[in-house]
Amino acid sequence: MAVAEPLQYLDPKGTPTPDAPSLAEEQLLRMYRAMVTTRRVDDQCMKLQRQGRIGFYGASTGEEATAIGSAAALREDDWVFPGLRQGGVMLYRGWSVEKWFHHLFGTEQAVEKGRSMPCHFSDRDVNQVSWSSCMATQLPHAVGMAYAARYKGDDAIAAAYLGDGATSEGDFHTAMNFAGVWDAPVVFLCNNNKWAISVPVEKQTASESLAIKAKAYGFEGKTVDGNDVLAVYDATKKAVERARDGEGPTLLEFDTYRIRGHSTSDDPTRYRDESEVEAAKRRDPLSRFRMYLIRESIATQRDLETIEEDVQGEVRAAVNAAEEGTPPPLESMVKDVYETVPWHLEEQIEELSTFKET
Ligand SMILES: Cc1ncc(C[n+]2csc(CCOP(=O)(O)OP(=O)(O)O)c2C)c(N)n1
Ligand SMILES: [Mg+2]
Repeated sequence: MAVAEPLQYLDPKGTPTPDAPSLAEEQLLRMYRAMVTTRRVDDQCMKLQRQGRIGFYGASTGEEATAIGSAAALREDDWVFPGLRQGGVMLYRGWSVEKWFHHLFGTEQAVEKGRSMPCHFSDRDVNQVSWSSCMATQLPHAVGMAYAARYKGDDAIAAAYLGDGATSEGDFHTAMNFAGVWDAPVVFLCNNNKWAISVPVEKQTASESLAIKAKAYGFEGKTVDGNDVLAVYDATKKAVERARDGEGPTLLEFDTYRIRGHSTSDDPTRYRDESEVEAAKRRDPLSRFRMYLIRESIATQRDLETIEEDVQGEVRAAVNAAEEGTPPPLESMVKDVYETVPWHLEEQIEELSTFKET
């Protein structure tokens, strides 16, 4: 499948085009830090899982620009409906690395107290609902939220993330159709990372791109270089502004690549050629952004090393804090789930507590 002329402002060496958007230095450095943090958290989590200290992990390595570039274009009160790899969006919007690890260790201190699947982050504090386990089910929810916000006279928009694989689901059609018909203030942000577990994108669709699918629903679709954080930012910003101004939805297709396996349960060497991964690494979004920051004298090599050291310290401290976290109390299985816990569950918890290790 030929991806149609992606929007690009930074080439793989970090050289900007003359029309590249110019962002404040402070914001660029905040974006860089969030991208580094997401990458280092991934590295750490892969190790923790292999050491048997956490159960499961799905990394977003190589896709950081899609998360951070788009997050930087959202307003605090906008709502995020993630697909599978949007932890970086939460981090940029103020989530802490410590909360990330508490979630993975399933501690009492975690937002969901260990009651959700690993990697299914969510937090009301950053307006992010849970990652969607059933692919594409988040999309009609996002359209519903967007429609409801407009109905209430609230100008918050919905950011609906999805993967290339999710475009084959019926919920994708439902959401896109309703978004178009209702002119809902929603932006669909699709990470075309070329794989849906072991299924390549060529087997998902016969369309010339994923972005072109928007045309059939009556709104604009655009392909963007997903490893160019400035292109992701700019395209998202424009789509968000259109949505907020009542000009309807947009589908953005971020051309990127899933560097690691689908999750820690997957072995991608069984179905894809390593040369493809090596080629993708040469388009790495993080080193591209680093080269840009240095080339434009926004940061020195030393400044970036300091960020790296800071982040490493933050990640280490967060792992330690989460490992010292306490396990959730048994009754948290039913508390906050019902307004009044039903009698049969009360009984079960009581019985269960008699088996508790002392
Ligand atoms: C409805 C549904 N079908 C199948 C699965 C199993 N499954 C989980 S993730 C995934 C692939 C997702 O691919 P994509 O949408 O491209 O996202 P990516 O993993 O590449 O980020 C599949 C098939 C599921 N979770 N839900
Ligand atoms: Mg994919």
